[in-house]
Amino acid sequence: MNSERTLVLVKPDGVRRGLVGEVIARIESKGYAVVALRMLQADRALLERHYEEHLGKPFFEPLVEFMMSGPIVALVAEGNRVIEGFRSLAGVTDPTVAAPGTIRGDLARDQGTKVLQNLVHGSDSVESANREIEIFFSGQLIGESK
Ligand code: IDP
Ligand code: MG
Repeated sequence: MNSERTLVLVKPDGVRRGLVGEVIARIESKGYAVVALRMLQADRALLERHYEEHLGKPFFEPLVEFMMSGPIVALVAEGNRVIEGFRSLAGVTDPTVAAPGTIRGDLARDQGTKVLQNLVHGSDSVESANREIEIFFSGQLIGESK
């Protein structure tokens, strides 16, 4: 079985708006398994690691500030092609143009802020998923020998 894992975050806007259950329901309804789950208040060091590819971009500082603005939920979802599958469920980055039917398209919009508030994060490759899961769930996954 070549099952994959991906890291999903419900960002502070999603937690504030009470959409944690909605996001998890969409993941589970699609048929993926939630195999790890935690709520946390992210700090700058963790976010600078998580978003290292965006360091130096104009939205980097607003992104870090936004992600520290309240609790987030981190989860690991599992299933064949879940990385691609969750990105499809989430919709494109800009919620204004994310397709209806997607999490971002149905539930988020431009708030006029410096960083796009788009409810969720999903890993974009196997390498990113492994790196991000390690950041949020170091040695904590069931079945993980570490
Ligand atoms: P993704 O979350 O769809 O993978 P990334 O390009 O990895 O998008 O960007 C990370 C996050 O940074 C986005 O989810 C969004 O919150 C924010 N962001 C990305 N590009 C822009 C931009 O051009 N303006 C404002 N915020 C952005
Ligand atoms: Mg990304």
